[in-house]
Amino acid sequence: MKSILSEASRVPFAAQVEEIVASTPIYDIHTHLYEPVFGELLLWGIDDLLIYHYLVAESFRLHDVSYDKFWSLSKTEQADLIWNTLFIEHSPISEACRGVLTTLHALGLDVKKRDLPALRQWFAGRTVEQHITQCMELAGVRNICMTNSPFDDLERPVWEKGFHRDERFTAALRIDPLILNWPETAPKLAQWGYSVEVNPGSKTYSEIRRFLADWSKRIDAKYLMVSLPPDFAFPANTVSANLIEHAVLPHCREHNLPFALMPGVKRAVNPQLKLAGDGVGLSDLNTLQNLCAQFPQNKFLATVLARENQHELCILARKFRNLHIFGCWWFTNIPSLIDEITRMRIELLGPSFTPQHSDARVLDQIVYKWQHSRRVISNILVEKYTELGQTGWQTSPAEVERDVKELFGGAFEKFCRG
Ligand code: FIX
Ligand code: ZN
Repeated sequence: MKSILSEASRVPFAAQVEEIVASTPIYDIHTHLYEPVFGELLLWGIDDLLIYHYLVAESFRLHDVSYDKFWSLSKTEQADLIWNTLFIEHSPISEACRGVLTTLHALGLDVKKRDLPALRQWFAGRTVEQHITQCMELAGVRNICMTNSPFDDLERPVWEKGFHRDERFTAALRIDPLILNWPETAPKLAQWGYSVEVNPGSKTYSEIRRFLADWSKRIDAKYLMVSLPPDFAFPANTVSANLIEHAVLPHCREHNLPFALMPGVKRAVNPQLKLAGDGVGLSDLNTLQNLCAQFPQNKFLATVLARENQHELCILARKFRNLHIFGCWWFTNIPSLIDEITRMRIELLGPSFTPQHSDARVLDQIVYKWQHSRRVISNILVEKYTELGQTGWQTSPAEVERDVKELFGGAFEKFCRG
């Protein structure tokens, strides 16, 4: 079938859209990266790229090293094993493997040599500062939002000591242990000077709010955040639901902070794989619907892990302006699903959402995660503007720029401010 627009009339505008999508700076709103002051918590370089938990999981399907043996290996030995298994003995065609190569290529390294020692040597000659600047430039990322946990014994002391903030990085207050494991978390808060009890009552809720206020202020949190198992329910007569209702949501209202929910993760489906052992399950999004409906004065950010939940999530966002959906999270961060999910969101929500976050755990990953996603988003936008053109509507480059800025962080920032 002949296309409605001839190639000649389509290409110049398509090229302009591509150029705008490729060059618009991004606010990466959820990562596991850290400002340089956190030292070793900020992972970067070839070995950390290779032992990313996505690759660890994939490698166990193709080598026969036991779990115990694998975890007893040094970082370099694990990286060697993964390199040999996933890149040398098989072709690196999975998304996570391709990502390593996209990143190395963008950094100017010759991947076809398959020379791991040479790659290590190149990284050894770099400083972290130099690397942050280059990776952010290559990824076109203007700001990186960290995931910050007061419950992390390595991270907490750095915040407590205080430091001069790096303006490229923003913070998000992660509170999984508080919501999902209160019996073990309560004694910690008590130890830190908050007068809380394992069976929460009004005094405990107000002390938790004091704790949340102290930490939101200390880290200048842009939002609070929790990941949830698929069967998480609200309302419910559970400690978790009560903590959300009586401590977290009032705190968020008082400080005008969104609460980010990430439902769908089944933690430790295979504990032997450690960080790589989490799985996915279908969530009951009535939970999110109930929260949005019952607390219109609260703002909710959400991303869901199951592909089968994505359509329902879009419809919820159409119903509730206090819900902002974001990212293709983790197992959905593969080109085929980014394409499907982003198309669906654009078709149902226009530009009022944030299509992607990197979830990078290793600094260098922002390069591939954003290059790959930009390409998919770009193709979808070209198609959508072309379809508009078929109605006689003309979209100017300035209008495309405006839309892409919204998608790449502008809409998120407005939602946070609102
Ligand atoms: O809970 C989360 O924030 C998840 O993104 C991580 O825990 C997960 O391990 C991950 O790295 C996914 O990309
Ligand atoms: Zn994450």
